[in-house]
Amino acid sequence: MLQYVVSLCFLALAWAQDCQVANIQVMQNFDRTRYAGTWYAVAKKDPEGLFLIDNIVAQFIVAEDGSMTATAKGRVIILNNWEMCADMIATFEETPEPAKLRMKYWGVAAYLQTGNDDHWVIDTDYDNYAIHYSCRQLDADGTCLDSYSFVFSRHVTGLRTEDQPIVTQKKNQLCLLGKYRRVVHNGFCDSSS
Ligand code: DAO
Repeated sequence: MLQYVVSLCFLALAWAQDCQVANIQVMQNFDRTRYAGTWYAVAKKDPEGLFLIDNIVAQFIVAEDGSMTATAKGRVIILNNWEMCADMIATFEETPEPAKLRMKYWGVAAYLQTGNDDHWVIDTDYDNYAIHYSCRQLDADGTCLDSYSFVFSRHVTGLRTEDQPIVTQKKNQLCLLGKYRRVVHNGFCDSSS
C-alpha cells in the first residue's frame, strides 16, 4: 500500500513538472569571464548517437573583446570500434539571454563530429560546479526529444558534497533526473596535446 502511495506521489510530481524547453530557467546574470577556465565533466546525460564518452575536459577562453571559445577533449569510439581521444574546438555566439549561447563545434581531425548546438548554462557557482544543457530536437508539444547535458566540476575528483543537492535539484528541473551517468577520469586523454 505504502509503495502504491509513493508511486502515485512520484507520478503526480512528474505530471506537475514543467518540461517545456521554453520555460527552462537558466543562470541569471551569467558572467562568462567567471565561467572561463577548466571544467571536468563528472556526469553526462547523453544525446542520441553518443559522442564523448569519458575523460571529458573543457577549457573555456574569453578574449579581450568578450568573445568566448572552447577546446575540449574526451574519449570517443569512432568507425565502430576505434577508441581515441578527440580534440575538439568550439566557438560561441551570443543570444539575447547571456546564459543561452549557440555553440559551433568541430574536431581538430576532420573525421570527428561537427555540430551546431545550444549551450545553455543552467546554474553555476563559477568556482565548483556548472550544469549545462542542450536540446537538439524539440517535440511538437514543446518538450525535448533529444537533449544532452553535462555536469561540470572544477575538481577532477567530482562534485563537493555540499553542491550535490543543488545539482540534483537542477537535474530534476530539466526533467532529466535519473538519466545521467558518471563520467570517469582515468588519464586516457592526459598524454594527448
Ligand atoms: O558528446 O554526445 C556528445 C555530444 C557533445 C558534443 C559536443 C562536443 C564539443 C564540445 C565543446 C566544448 C564544450 C562542452
